[in-house]
Formats: sequence, structure tokens, C-alpha cells
Amino acid sequence: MIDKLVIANRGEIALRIQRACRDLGIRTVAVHSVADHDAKYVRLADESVCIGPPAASESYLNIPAVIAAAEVTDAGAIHPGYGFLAENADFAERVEQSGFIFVGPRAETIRLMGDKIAAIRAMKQAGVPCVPGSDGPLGDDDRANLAVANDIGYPVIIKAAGGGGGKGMRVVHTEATLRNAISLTRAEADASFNNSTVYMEKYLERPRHIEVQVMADQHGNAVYVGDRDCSMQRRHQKVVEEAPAPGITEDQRRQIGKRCVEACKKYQYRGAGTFEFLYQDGEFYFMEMNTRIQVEHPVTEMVTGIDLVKEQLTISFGEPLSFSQDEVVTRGHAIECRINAEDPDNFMPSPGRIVQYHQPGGPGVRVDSHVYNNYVVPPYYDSLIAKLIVHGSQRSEAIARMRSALYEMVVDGIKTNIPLHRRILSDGGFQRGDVTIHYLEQTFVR
Ligand code: MV4
Repeated sequence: MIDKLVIANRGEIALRIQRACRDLGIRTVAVHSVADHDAKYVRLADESVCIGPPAASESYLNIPAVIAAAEVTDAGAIHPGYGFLAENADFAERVEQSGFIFVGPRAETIRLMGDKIAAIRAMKQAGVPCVPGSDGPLGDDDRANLAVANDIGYPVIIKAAGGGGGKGMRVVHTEATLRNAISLTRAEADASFNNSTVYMEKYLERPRHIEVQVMADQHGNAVYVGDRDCSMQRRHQKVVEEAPAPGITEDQRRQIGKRCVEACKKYQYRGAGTFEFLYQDGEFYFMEMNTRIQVEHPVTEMVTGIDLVKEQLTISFGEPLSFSQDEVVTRGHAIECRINAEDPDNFMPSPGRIVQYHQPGGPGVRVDSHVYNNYVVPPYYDSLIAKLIVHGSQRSEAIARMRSALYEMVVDGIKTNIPLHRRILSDGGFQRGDVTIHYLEQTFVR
């Protein structure tokens, strides 16, 4: 067991990791930028190290500074949280080369999943269902590419191999526009990711975004820990997430879960992971795999009672999974609203001082947040200020509890998206539980 760990992140997830460490008797080192000097998670950590100026590129993304913080504090491990360095294979490699435990998968796995084409190929080989597509990179032969598209059938989507999270994609509806779309996507991909490799898939027009949580240890055990629906999103930013995904049968759940577990075993996956799927007309299609703990992990924790962050830690220290597949029992329904410091009308960030902050409470209510009265939301990082999570014995009770919690919650002094959440939770489409990834943008916002 490791006795001290560096948390290479900020905000609510830094606090979340700290809590898991405290549960396990592990001392924590907070690394922070100048802008986060007075943050609550810095005060609450056993030790703290300032690693640079406010800009993330010079602090939270500064690999030598993070590793140096682990060295000077004599820590044994580094947890990257989500975002920042969490899915940077070079970082994971350098952490381990420096003699520390990286709380996450092997660098090689992170690298594999970062290459979208390689990830799809690997998953297909492991029996995970994928979108019909080019089965590898597109070449420069226009006639060959036209043939691939004809084979798949329009509409198709051109995606960058180095992309992900919505960047570097283009939908093509007709043969006449294919050639141009490929060269534009290639040029953009080259400029953004320094990788001009692109591939083609059938474009699914009205899918839901459903993801499967997995946990795997270093002894060959892997389990799926249920699924989440994250369809309620805007510009690739998730807004509301829930577990389990509504309308999925236990049979479907078992089948897709089993495929994910088999893939984990085949590639000796380690730690927490998420298989992202598009779901349309009763079928799952693999998109990509996230090799980190995700923002929305609490909804899974609420329905399973499993502490995913604690499990991440013990797994990385070499312990076996603390539960078997049979012991994963989900109960009821959980919903998470991401509370952002942003204008609810135009979604522009709204940093500044929170002059009044009241958290909701009551049965089944959880708030993961690093903010407090007079906290100043800095302008340098993402605008997430709180995750409001509720649990109910069924979806309708979770919705009722979330509406009540949103009614109670007060964040004054800055603009937040709480009004947007109140409207979403009162919306008929959301309440029916069958919205696509386009719902919020197309039929709900404005
Ligand atoms: C797709 C798709 C439809 N068909 N692929 C967006 C992010 C990246 N991970 C993949 N994305 C998509 N891939 C095919 N073949 C639609 C999207 C997509 C999307 C997916 C999940 C959540 C939100 C989204 C918003 C727009 C497009």
C-alpha cells in the first residue's frame, strides 16, 4: 500500500479523490496553480505544492512540475483525475519511469485508445459491436473512397483518427460532396491533432449516447458496473447524466456488459474505464473508450453503492477488485446535473465571486463541489462548480428529488445554468426518457 498520493487535478474531482484517500488512510498532496492558492481542496490536503501560474498549460498540464511535486513530497502515486493529463500516455509513462504508480491504465492502453482507428479495430476484434465503416484509414484514392461510402450507404461521417470529443468530424449526405469533405477533414485534423489520418463510418442520425462503466484489476478480473445515458448534451458538453440508461432491458445490459468485460480481459485493461456507445433502434455501436474516471461517475456510485475512486486506488496498488460481477447489484435510479458558472441563455462562462451558496439536502441527495461562500470562480479553467446528484427508488422519484434539489439550490453572485436544469427536469421529452443526442440543441434550448 502507498502512504502518500499526489492529486494532479483541481476543483471538485481533487476533493473527491482526497476523500477516497482519507477513507483508505492515504495522505494527500494537492498540486495547484497560483489561481487556486486559496482553494478548499488545497487547504484540506495534508500537503500542497504550487506548480505554476494560472494558465493550465503552465501548471496542471506541466508534466515535469507534477512529477517534481511527487518527488519533493516523497509520494508513491499520482492520480490524474479527469481532463488535464488524465489521458496523456506520455505522462503516464513518465510517471511510471520516475518510479511512481500512475492511477490509471498502462500507458500503452491509453495510447491505443487515443488512436480512434486502432481502438475501433481492437474492439471489433474483441467482439464489441462497432459502427459499419471503412475498417481503417481512408487513402487518397477518390474512387476507392466513393466505393466505401456506397457500400456503407449515405449519410456517412468522416472522422479524424486523432480526434474525439466532437472535434474533427464531418457528415456527408451525397456522393458529390464526399471528396471535398474528406480533404477538409484531413486538413483540419492535420492542423488540430498533427495527424491527417481520417476514417469513415455510417452516420447514425438519431442516436442516444450510452456508456458502460468497467473496472479491471491487475489479476485478470474485469467487471461492468452498469451503464449511463448522457444524451442530454450541448456542443459535446454533457449537461445531465443518469444511471441506468432508461429503456435498456436487463438482457441488453448483460450482453453489452459482457462484451466490454471480454475486451478488458483481452487487452489486460487496468483500472476504471468507460466504453462509449451510440445506441439507435435497439443496437449498440462502439465509438471510443475513455481511460479515466469520468465526471459523471457518481450516478454509477449511487445506484451500485461502489466507491469507484477508492477501487481505482486499491487496484493501482495491486489489490484485486473488491467485488465480483455477481456482487454488482444496481438499485433504483440516479441523475446528475452539472452546475456550471455560465450564462443560461448563451452558455458563455461566468466566472467571479459566489456571494451566497446554499446546497440542497435530503434523502438521496449528493453534492460534489469545491465551492463555498465567497469562493471566486477563476476564469482559467472549465466552468463546472458543482455536480448535483440524486438517487431515487425509481426514475420518477429521482426526477422529483432533482426538481426539489434544484428548487433549494442557491448560487448567487455569478450566473449559473441552474435555470436551464430546472427547465430540463420539467420537460416532457426528458421525463419520457428517450431523448437523442440532438434533443437539447434542436428542440429544447430556445
Ligand atoms: C457519430 C455520430 C453519429 N454517427 N458517429 C461525437 C463525438 C465523438 N465521440 C463521436 N461523435 C459522434 N459520432 C456516427 N457514426 C454522432 C456523434 C455525435 C455525438 C455523439 C455523442 C454525444 C454527442 C454527440 C453530438 C454530436 C455528434
